[in-house]
Amino acid sequence: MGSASDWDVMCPACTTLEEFGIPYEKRVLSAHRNPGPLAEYVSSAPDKGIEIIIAGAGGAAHLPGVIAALTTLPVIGVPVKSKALNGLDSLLSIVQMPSGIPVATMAIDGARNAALYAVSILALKDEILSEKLKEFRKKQSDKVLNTII
Ligand code: RP5
Repeated sequence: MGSASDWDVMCPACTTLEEFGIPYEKRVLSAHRNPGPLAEYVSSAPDKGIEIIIAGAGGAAHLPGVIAALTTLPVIGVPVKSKALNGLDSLLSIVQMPSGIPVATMAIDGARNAALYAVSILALKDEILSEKLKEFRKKQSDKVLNTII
């Protein structure tokens, strides 16, 4: 995430990955305040076994796009709701990537879906994870069907 102030929004990504037993690491690195360390972190990510990067940032939210420019790993962007513009600035900063450097952009504050999207990617080559994801979807579906109002 771009700032420690993004943590409340990004925390559900971590708890969701934990639900699925997926190891992760979390870092605060700003595209604007720490461009050098960010580049170092991203370039060393594959050597550490990192397969997907979820990047959350708000305002002039260049973090996911800059990360995508620095790696061929899949990058999932989470626009963090900003005080001034309610996250519309964050969303537009992340979603309109130029052709050739994609970022999978989630909804504003959509950190849980970012993790679930990462699970879907990882499940492509992991049968056990794929079954867990199907079970998760079934429980979610059943919950809706069993709702009594
Ligand atoms: C972005 O600026 C961060 O991702 C955060 O959402 C926003 C504000 O950062 P702080 O000023 O709270 O550190 O880089």
